[in-house]
Amino acid sequence: MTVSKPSPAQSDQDRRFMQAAVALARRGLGRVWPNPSVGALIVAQDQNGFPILAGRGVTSRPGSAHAEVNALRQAGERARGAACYVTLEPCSHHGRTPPCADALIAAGVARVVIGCLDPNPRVSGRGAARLKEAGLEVVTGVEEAACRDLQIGFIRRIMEQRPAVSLKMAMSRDGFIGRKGDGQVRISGPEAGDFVHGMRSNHDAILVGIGTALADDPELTCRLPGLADRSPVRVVLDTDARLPLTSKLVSTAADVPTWVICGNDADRDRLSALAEAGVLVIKVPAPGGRIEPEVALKALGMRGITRLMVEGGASVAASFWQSGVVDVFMLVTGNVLVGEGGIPPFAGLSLDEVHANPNYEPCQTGWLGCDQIEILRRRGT
Ligand code: AOF
Ligand code: ZN
Repeated sequence: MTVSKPSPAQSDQDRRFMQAAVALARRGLGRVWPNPSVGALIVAQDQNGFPILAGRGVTSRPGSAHAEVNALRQAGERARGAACYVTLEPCSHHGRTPPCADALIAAGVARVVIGCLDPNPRVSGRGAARLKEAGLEVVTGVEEAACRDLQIGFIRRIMEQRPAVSLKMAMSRDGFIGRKGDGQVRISGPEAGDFVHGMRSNHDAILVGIGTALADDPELTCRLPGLADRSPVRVVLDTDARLPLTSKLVSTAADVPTWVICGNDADRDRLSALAEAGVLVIKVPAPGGRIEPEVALKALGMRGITRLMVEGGASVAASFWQSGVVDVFMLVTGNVLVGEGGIPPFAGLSLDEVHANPNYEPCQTGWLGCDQIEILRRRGT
């Protein structure tokens, strides 16, 4: 018989294994777009009935094995009669890989514990139904909030045709993100720098406005030791295609993907020069010279981006915040003073207004060396 409500002891164990699957899958964020990073564990029992971890898997790069298949491979024969904990409903469709539901059935798994259902209309409940029809016990909704949070980028791409958005800002102790006409001003220390680079590595793409690209000439790569190959796609919002061919972004476009989102009326010769340098040019409507965040996000969602990190400057941050698309807001307050000529973090919007927004709740505060970090998260994601 199929049981869908576990006993209290079992549900406690279920929650713990699901949390472990979520932690495992977090390692894959930023590397598997347009797919979700899913985590799967195969848990067997020893002769005394104690659980033993027989296999662990995370989604491989697009076109390769899904999480369940990787976990089953590791478990081998030990999968027979075992439980599978998986953060997203196993797929039931023949995509680039065969259905994971079938692989679990064929391996003789007895029980499947699912974090959240797959919003993909090709799956959406069919994976769970297929497992139940084959006589497996199926439990859904275990640690559902954590699994949704893990897979929010994929969920937004499928349900809203746009990526999830993290907005990051670094501000001085006196409340500025830089100084007018001064290029890059060092706001935060090395610990906060490592944190930001780590964040970059778990996003699919990172976006700045052309103002920041011109003022700072940033590289926007992940430069943490061992994670150099984890740099996200770099995106510049650049209505008039002003990004210089000599900028670091363009001159490294052959190594790290660089995309420029520009208005339909941008100069053709400039666009061909950028394309020739290896930049992907994406043209969108820009009425009044402005590219709306929703328009940029749709263009990125169409190209498979599930997790976007927005890094400024002030007007880009304000427009993303005001359009209500931000899922996570990360504020680093550095232990420096900018003083005269300081640029406020949001053009025409105050941080007090951000903090007063009832749709967001604080989820983390702490210190990164001498800098303070505060993370706000959209409620009920
Ligand atoms: C799973 N396990 O690890 C992932 C799933 O093109 P394909 O064949 O790779 O299929 C991609 C779809 O599979 C994706 O849109 C989503 O619905 C599901 N992702 N499913 O069972 C996994 N990554
Ligand atoms: Zn699958």
